[in-house]
Amino acid sequence: LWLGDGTTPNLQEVIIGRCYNYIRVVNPSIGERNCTAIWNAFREAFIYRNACSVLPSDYQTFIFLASHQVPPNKALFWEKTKRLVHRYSDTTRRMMPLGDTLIGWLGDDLTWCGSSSGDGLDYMSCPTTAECEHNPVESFWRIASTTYASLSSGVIQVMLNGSVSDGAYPENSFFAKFELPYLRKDNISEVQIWVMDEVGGPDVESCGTESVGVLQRILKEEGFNHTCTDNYRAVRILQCVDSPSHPACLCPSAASTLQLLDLHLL
Ligand code: NMN
Repeated sequence: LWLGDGTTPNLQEVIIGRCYNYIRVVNPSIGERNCTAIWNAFREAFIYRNACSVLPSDYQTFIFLASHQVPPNKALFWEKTKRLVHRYSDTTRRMMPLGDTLIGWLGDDLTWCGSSSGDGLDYMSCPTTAECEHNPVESFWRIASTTYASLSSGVIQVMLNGSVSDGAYPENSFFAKFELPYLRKDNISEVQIWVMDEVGGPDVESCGTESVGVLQRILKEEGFNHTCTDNYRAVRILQCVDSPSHPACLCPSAASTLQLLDLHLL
């Protein structure tokens, strides 16, 4: 028995349903796709197989069938800001993070792994990456991430979490290991880093310091133009929808007025 959740029930129906939802409703601009063929190529990577011997390359046919262009200036990479990223991206309307591409859309929040018996899927448990690296879900996201990075172009964004204590840019993250090294420098004009603190959360990391500084140095060494913005305002406004009267959510002039009132009247 593995430590991770077992295969999501009705995996086939979920994947095929998501596929039609994506190509017919979410983003028909990618053109006609064969959702049955996409499901078959996906399942071939792991069905009836040992849950610890699935490699990213086992998804090659699936990736070939499901990949599509990422529009220039729409790529959005992230670490520890998943919910905020997807609220901001607005299902491809504003940006197209991996989770808003067909490949990411199909796999998001699901679990799957093979079993030698039954219908070839293990519904009881699946290995975590700590238990074995070459598990079906980890290998899926590795090839999804490298493919997505290699298709990104123009101005690209990276949204990091400035309130976490274990590193806004951890060196063993998906972004560090499977995206940054696969960016095509010739196609990328600028990397914009946004370091977003949680509203009311601690300001642990900022542009120019600690792990964000490490990322900035790597980008410079690799020859990327980059900028870094703390609490990028458009995204901050979105965070503030849930706590509109928090001081961090007041416009700067109102905040300084409050500060004055505080100093002189209280
Ligand atoms: O899961 P972490 O390590 O935070 O990685 C996030 C990065 O890796 C993002 O830049 C994203 O492109 C990619 N990724 C996305 C998903 C997802 O959308 N569910 C899963 C794994 C990796």
